[in-house]
Parts: sequence; structure tokens; C-alpha cells
Amino acid sequence: MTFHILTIFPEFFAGPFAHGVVKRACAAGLLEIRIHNLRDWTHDRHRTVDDRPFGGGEGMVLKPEPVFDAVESIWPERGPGRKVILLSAQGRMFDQGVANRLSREETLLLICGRYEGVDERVAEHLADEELSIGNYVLSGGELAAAVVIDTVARLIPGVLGNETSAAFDSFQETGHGEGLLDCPHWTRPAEFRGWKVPEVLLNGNHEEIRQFRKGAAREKTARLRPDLV
Ligand code: 9WO
Repeated sequence: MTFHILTIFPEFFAGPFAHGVVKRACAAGLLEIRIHNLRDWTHDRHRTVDDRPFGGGEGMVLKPEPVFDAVESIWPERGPGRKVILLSAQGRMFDQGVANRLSREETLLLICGRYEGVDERVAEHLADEELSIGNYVLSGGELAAAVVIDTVARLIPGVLGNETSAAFDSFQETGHGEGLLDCPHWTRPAEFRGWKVPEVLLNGNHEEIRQFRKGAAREKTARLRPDLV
């Protein structure tokens, strides 16, 4: 699977993609991430990508021309398997279900907004989808793009050593079933500062442990995420 990222901060992604699952997926040839500097599609001396908002108001808006030019030069032809996604706080909510759907795409191009926003014609006439990773204001779409790529990369067949382990993460439907959170985890020592690990996890009875984990997942989901129950 290939991701293109369109950004004014290409250096931003050196960190997030240089570790762990995403790094290994790239090294294994299962994932390709190509980062494009939006300023490469400007034509003036200052490499201008922003301008003042029509109607007045604070701040600047990302101009449409470099964004359209970039997408049309990265992909002279559009079509199925080539999906353009605008990351913005106004987008539809990204979740594990959206990640599953996106993981079946061949190639995605993620546009990262900056300044006070992106000219609306990008959302209306260039992007196939507008996605938000949550109800908070970020400084730009770059962090959101990194979140989307990390989440989707884990779902590409072969990326996780254990083909089933993605299915047991929080929110993935197949773990304890019912769309619960992941169960809590403990490791050694069995007692830390007087806090003991639940006895049942130490007794080696795997059916009892399975039951305990399911109950613990239900209890924690109800307490922290009643919206999921
Ligand atoms: C400003 C604002 C003001 C009042 C009420 C809501 C508001 N939302 C924003 C806002 O989202 N500003 C953007 C921040 C302007 C363009 C750059 N920003 C941004 C956020 N780019 N991408 C995101 C984002 C946020 C969440 N998920 C994906 C992308």
C-alpha cells in the first residue's frame, strides 16, 4: 500500500515513521510513504502557499492552486484505488472502521492543512473524503496524517508478525467481541508498592483467565467509555 502526503512541513514525518511497525512495514516493502512538499508546486520567489481570507478575518488560508497542481501532478489520472483525503477538524470522524475500509485501498493521498484553514474548493472538488481524527483543534493536518497512517499500516496483511494480533487491540471488533476496550494488562512484579496483580492471572487456568479478562474489559469499558456499551 502506498501513502502520499502533501504538506508544507515534510521534515515533520522523519520522527513518526522512523520507528516500530511503520518502519518495519516500509522496510519489508509492504508500505510505501512518499512525502511531497506543497511549496514545490508554487511559482513565485517566496514559494507562497497561503493568502488572506475573502470576507476578512484573522489569519491566512491555504491557496487552492498549489494543492490542485500537486495532486494532479502526483496523479495525472484519478480512479478507483487512488483516493484523496483532506485531514481537517471539519471532517467525518476517523475510527477503526474507517481505518479498516482505507486499508483495502491501493493508494491514498493525504492533504495536510495549515494556517487558519484550506480553501473550501479543495474539500469540494479535489478530495474524495474529509476526515477528522477527533474533536480538538490541532495546528495542522500533519499529526492527523501520522495517526491515520499508523492505524491503517497495522491492518495491511503481513505487517504485523502475528496476523491475528491487530484483531485484539482496543476497538477491533474480534477481540473480546462486543466492541469493548482491550482488557487491562499486568506484568512482573506480582506485587508493586503493595498493589497486587489479580490472583487469577497467576494460577495458570486459561479458561478462568479468559473469563476474567472479558469481565475486566466490560467493567473498564463501562467505567471509562460508557458510550461504547
Ligand atoms: C478552528 C476553529 C475555531 C472555532 C471552532 C472550531 C475550530 N476549528 C478550527 C480548526 O480546526 N482550525 C484548523 C487547524 C485550521 C487549519 C489547520 N488546522 C488543522 C486541524 N488541520 N488539520 C486539523 C485536523 C484536526 C483533527 N483531525 C484532523 C485534522
